[in-house]
Amino acid sequence: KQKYVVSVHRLAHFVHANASMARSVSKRCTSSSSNSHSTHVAMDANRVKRVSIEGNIAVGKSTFARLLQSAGEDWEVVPEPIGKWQSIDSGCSQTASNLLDMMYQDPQRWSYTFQTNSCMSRMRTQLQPPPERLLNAEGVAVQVFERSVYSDRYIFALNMFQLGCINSTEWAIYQDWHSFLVEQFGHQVELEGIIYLRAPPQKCMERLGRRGRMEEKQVQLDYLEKLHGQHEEWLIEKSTRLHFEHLTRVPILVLDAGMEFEKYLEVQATMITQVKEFFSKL
Ligand code: UDP
Ligand code: D5M
Ligand code: MG
Repeated sequence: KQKYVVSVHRLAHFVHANASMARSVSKRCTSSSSNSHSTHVAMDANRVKRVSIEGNIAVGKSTFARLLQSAGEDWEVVPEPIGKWQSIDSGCSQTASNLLDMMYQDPQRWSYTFQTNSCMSRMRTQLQPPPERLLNAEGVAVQVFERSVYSDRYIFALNMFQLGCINSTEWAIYQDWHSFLVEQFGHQVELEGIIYLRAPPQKCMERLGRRGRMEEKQVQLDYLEKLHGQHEEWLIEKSTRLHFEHLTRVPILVLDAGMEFEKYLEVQATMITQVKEFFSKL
């Protein structure tokens, strides 16, 4: 009888495992993944969760991302491609242009261009397949992105439009291609979770000053307050109008980044514990 109970359990486990695999394959496989190798890869890739770290400028996302990278072997952190925005190779001219600087110098002229470039680079980042290491992970494998195509739209582009740096024609065009791309890529650019590093704008201002990035010299507290408001509306109050159904259901972990986590190991440990718990439920 005991043997029978064990085998029934095994069978139930087998049926459950196969059902969830089948679900995952039908969820994430594209038409090109119909052969057995790519189906296998898609099954494995499906186990890798995708999470973005969101938060105001200089709140500590990159610092926190580095902590995560050293805390979890099964986690892969993908930094924001800021270097690409600071050095656009035009192909013909001798010197690369710094689009980040151009946007801060003349937002009216360059905000829309900046948004097309940042969103394209984030699309590429989010479409990167997880590394082999994650596919073979024993625990919960997670790809962590610093920001996402969603913060591009619902934080920065929206803010630029509200400030009048993107006009209504540009905003209509931006929203049209953003929705089109996100819908076309479907599950490939979906997130399973969001970590919101939250801190008062004044704290971000102090950290921005300490970091001393040349392009951000003119950034005022007022700008950080506006960006803070956008984060709060999207991730806390949930009053931002979203255009993607899955995004309305994504679980959000809010972490207090106002504390000095870079220096203090015990603060880091508490944050990492919260992250582990959050990942385990995704
Ligand atoms: N920083 C800090 N205390 C912290 C976290 C970060 O002083 O607890 C500093 C960090 O060393 C850097 C600045 O804040 O000089 C901005 O951090 P980061 O570049 O990580 O912010 P991001 O813009 O990526 O959110
Ligand atoms: O963000 C890097 C810098 O880039 C910071 O000055 C904000 C700016 N940034 C990032 N994404 C955008 C978009 N989409 N629009 C305008 N500005 C943007 P940091 O927070 O320092 O990692
Ligand atoms: Mg950063």
